[in-house]
Amino acid sequence: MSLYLDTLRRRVLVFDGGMGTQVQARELSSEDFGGKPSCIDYLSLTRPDVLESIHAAYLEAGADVVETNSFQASRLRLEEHGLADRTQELNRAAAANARRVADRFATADGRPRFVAGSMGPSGFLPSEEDPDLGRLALADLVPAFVPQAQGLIEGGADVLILETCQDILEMKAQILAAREAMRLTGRTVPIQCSITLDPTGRMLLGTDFRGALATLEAMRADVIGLNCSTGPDLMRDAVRYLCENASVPVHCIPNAGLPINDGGRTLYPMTPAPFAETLREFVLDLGVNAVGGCCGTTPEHIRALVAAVGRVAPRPRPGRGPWCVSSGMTAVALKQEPAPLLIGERLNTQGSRRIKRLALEDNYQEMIEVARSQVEGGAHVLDVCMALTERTDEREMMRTLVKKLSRSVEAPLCIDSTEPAVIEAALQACPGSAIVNSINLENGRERIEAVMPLVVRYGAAVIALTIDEAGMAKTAQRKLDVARRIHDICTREYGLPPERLIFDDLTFTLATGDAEFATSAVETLEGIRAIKRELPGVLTSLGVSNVSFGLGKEARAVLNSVFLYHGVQAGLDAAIVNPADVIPYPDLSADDRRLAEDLVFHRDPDALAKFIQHFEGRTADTRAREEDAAEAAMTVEQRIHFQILHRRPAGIETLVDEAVRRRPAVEVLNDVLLPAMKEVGDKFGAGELILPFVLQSAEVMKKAVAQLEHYLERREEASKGRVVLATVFGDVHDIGKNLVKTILGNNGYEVFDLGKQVPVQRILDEAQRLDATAIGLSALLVSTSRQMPVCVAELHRLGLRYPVLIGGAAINRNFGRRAALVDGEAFYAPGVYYCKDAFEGLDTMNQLVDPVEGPKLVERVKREAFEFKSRSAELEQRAAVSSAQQQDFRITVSREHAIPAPPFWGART
Ligand code: B1M
Repeated sequence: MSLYLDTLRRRVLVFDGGMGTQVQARELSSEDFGGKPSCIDYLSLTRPDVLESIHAAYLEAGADVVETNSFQASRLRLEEHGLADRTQELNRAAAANARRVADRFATADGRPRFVAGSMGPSGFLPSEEDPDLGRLALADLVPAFVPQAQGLIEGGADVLILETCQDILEMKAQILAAREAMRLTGRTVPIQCSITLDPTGRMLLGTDFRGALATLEAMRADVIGLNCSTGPDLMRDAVRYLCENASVPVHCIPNAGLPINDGGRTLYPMTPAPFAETLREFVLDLGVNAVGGCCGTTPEHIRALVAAVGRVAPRPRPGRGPWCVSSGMTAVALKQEPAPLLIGERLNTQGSRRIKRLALEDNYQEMIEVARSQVEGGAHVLDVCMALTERTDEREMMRTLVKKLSRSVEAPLCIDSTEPAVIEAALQACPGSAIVNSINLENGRERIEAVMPLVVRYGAAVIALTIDEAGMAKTAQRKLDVARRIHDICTREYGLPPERLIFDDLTFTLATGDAEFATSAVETLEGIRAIKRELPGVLTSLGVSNVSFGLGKEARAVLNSVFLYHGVQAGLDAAIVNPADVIPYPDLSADDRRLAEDLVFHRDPDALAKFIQHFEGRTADTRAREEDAAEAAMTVEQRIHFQILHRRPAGIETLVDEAVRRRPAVEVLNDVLLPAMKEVGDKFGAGELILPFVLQSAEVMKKAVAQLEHYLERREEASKGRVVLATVFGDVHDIGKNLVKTILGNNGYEVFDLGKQVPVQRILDEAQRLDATAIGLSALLVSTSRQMPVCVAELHRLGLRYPVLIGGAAINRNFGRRAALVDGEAFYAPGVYYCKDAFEGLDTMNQLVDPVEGPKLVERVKREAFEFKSRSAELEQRAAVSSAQQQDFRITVSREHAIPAPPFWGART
């Protein structure tokens, strides 16, 4: 390991501050700039003494790392000054200047000082379609950065810092260039990647910090962090996320505040003390490993930072979050809970006549609409295949489509091609981390050797088919044997983490009646079990609908459904499937299920004949009629339940009207609508429903709730208070939050609904701006419910006094009690209130605004929080595993295994 990384792991390092303002302050003449006054990078050759004095000022202030004066010294930027062919020389000089000063300081006191070779953006945005900004592709940018990186390495940089990145695809180009430069120079240095976010937490082209982290981790960056754009205060959400999810050290190098335009002059308003104080908190509370200053910061900022941070050991962090793939916009976990990860299969010229036609017509716009509709329908990832026998430009088509998809669709891509050149073109156009489909051993190692270098180079995950020289593996044992060979090559020779290797152990149709394939589905399911058991970490995937190829439409939908269900039970992680080709498992009749299972598990030699006979003459209409007949015999409440469960929106409003004629609207909500939605959730959790069906049920539920709202009691009165309401960051569930909004709104509260996926910072800003009475937070995922205590801790830290009401399926009353104690110690004075439903939310608000009841309620939750704390301490003491052991466990193993379910996560009370 490099001395730089080694030191960074042992103690927090302080970078230097801004360069531009320091140069300006020295009021240099045009001659100093060698006649190129706007080229600050040229000073490395013309006035090295000036730069050395700036480096020295920062080192005197206590910095551990100085950045080279080479931010704009890529070949493309230097071309503007006629200096392109001096790129390497100029960067070498920049690094040598910094090196000289750093070594002088290190020799004087024995403490190592480091030189970070700075590489800024080229000014082009390769992800963009703009004819100017998007003119250069990744392949054009790499050679422009190589001589810069080479010069910096030759000049003595300890690390290359790729910074102020606005387009994550350009950063991929910089990483590739840095690696190429290391190959050319024969010297390896760490790569530190620094993205720039606007105040909303996204990069200029829309990448959120989750997507950026996933992409940079996949590209094997050694250090990841943020710089420029804003002051540290607006970086808090992103920094927290990085610290909670990155497997590598994290840095934060902000501006001295958000710049202000003062009559054409840029001012940076943050003075050294608050700047240093915020970064100190990032280091001590969040676990940041390196801090420093960007635009507007001075040696005074760095002196304050050194005083605030000292050279403390970094705070331990949880480690890597879930393994992800990413798009140009965001990240998606490869392992979905509940499984499976759904890979939309329709953007495939080989499998869809429509896409083939659109591809032949070069109709990318309509292909993008198909992509969007798949994502709206629940696909997590999109498979993309552009192979056509009628055309020879698969590569160009793939490149075009991937670029367009990356700018318009949130889902990561699965690049599906037999041609390595096409795969490479797609990976070069893809700003995120894609999946490559696929590798195998059909011609020995040939395919792996052609594709795996691309997978590794461009940070992809890969699907591997269990095919070897002897053909497609048909038994579970052969599937495992082939998988093991591929696994060993990919992980040992190419260094691919097993978590990024997805085995498709092949699905064969059961429709031929061929004896050889009669047990093929069982072998596939057993193959999944064996692969998951024997090759820890790897994932599995199937092209589900192959199992029914050749059967009628209705029979196919049933067989696909049963096979998918049993696949998930066997441990299937991902499925390439079109929801339109599947009937949800719970919708199948007992007969349908039994006959399909007889076929899948080969329980009856005549299973195929019986299955075909059973579905003869069956159409979607017949099924709908059967369902209608069943529904006709139900009460109105049962019909509402049925329609939500079976995703039938038609007539739901009328049913709600009927129901409220028979019983109060609140009862319809609590006894009919909510239990129906809960059943959907239970079936989803049990692997019986896949996500697209849950989405459709949610749409019916939304309609039902909207209709019911007309009947919920509405009291016109003066405002009783203002509630700022939000579903927390990372969470898209909003039905419950919307209900809370209605119930509070109907009962005299002004509700300011911030929507879903709302970062903590925005909630705090809005609460202050609106002078809120209280904040209401909704979270339905265990992972996102962590945002609630984070929000409370932030409120506490800032001394803000908004009571926080929390609710959602992932939390319970004890969760609320724990969240009320910041760091498990200090009670958040305005209180945290768990609300099991919207009505408890209303009741809580009514008490809080009451001058007599409010203080009593606060006292009660405070007492309960401390009682709960001492009860859990007792329980924890009695628990067999010592907390010390647990702590070690948390830090050393990967995060999925490391974070035990919090001890208080009991049943809802
Ligand atoms: Co998802 N989902 N979902 N989902 N979903 C759950 C929550 C889940 C429990 C299902 C399950 O596995 N059984 C599970 C979470 C598991 C966990 O974390 N332990 C889950 C999962 C895993 C996921 C995905 C990760 C699935 C995937 O992609 N693999 C994904 C996550 C996406 C994301 O958020 N990043 C996902 C996606 C979706 C859909 C988009 C398909 C859809 C949401 C559509 C939408 O909301 N617009 C959806 C749905 C519908 C559900 C279930 C089935 C139903 C949720 C719901 O609307 N309930 C849900 C299962 C379940 O909850 N049992 C599930 C009805 C609603 C009225 O209840 O929101 O709890 P609720 O609100 C209640 C109270 O909690 C309270 O009042 C309301 C009633 O009066 N309340 C508050 C809520 N917030 C409050 C705030 C307050 C006060 C009270 O402040 C004042």
